[in-house]
Amino acid sequence: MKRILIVGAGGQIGSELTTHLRDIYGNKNVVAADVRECRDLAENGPFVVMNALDANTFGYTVNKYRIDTIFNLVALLSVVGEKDPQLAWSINMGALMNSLDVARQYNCSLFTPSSIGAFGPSSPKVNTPQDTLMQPTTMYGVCKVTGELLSNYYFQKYGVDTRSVRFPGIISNVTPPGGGTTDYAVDIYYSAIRHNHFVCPIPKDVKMDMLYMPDALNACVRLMEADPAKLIHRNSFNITAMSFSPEEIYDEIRRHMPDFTMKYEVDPGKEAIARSWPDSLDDSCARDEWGWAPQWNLADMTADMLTIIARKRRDGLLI
Ligand code: AKB
Repeated sequence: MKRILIVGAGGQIGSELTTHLRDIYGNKNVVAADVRECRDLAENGPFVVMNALDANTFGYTVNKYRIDTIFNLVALLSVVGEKDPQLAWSINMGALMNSLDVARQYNCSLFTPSSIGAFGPSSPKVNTPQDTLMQPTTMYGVCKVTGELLSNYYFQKYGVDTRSVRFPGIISNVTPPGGGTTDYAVDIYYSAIRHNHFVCPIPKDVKMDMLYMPDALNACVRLMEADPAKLIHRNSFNITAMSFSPEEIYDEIRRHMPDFTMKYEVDPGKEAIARSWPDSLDDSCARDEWGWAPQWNLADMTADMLTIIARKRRDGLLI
């Protein structure tokens, strides 16, 4: 049985990954850690208040709970990273370096997500290959490319079992994302249910890859359970489930809510980032090497998101 530490467990992915991994591996075998107290996560399993930049507490926690697998989910995302690039570098790289060193010291496997943000304007835009030119123009992307290289370095030099996927935008209905370029694709569903209207910050024709949270959680488990002998790549695998523009997600929501309206107030910063990223990724290496097989498309995800958010609203759970 794995003994897992999730660092940054209070965020969009971490909050759901903790529950998912506790269901699979048992509550006591999955330790959630975050810089802030998270009551929900502390209710049914071990929880530690920990700053990932504090190497001593990080190492102490891994040792104390006899951890063998670390999920490092600490990150400042693309939009917020452009507001303070130095802070983005110090948090994103600081958490990664500590994760790598602790993983090396305590012989742990390590998962650290990369992103479609690791690509840039010079990467092929459509069906972006697994191995291609990567010259991102955001600090977030610079951190992600550096992180991929460092993680491969620790694997080659020290034998640390590092693995990673390049996440597209992740859509979920539990914890909201914060500070990303793809966040609009979550916000649109909440706005539809709350106001029957959405003001979109991304131009109507800009496509980006996306993933529904259940597929993202499966990717984490499947990759970390994969037979290492079958992994030709490690850091990091392209994965995707769908690619759409604001106009396409709007049309899909209108199938369920014909009166839903949307107007564009494009945010130039977000537009620049979104235009610098791929329209669609080629995820065939992930499919071949560890059986990546997403289950959700835009139509099914939209029906599910609207149903769940509408139910939350009826139950008085939407703030
Ligand atoms: C962002 O938009 O910054 C993130 C990402 C695609 O990595 N959601």
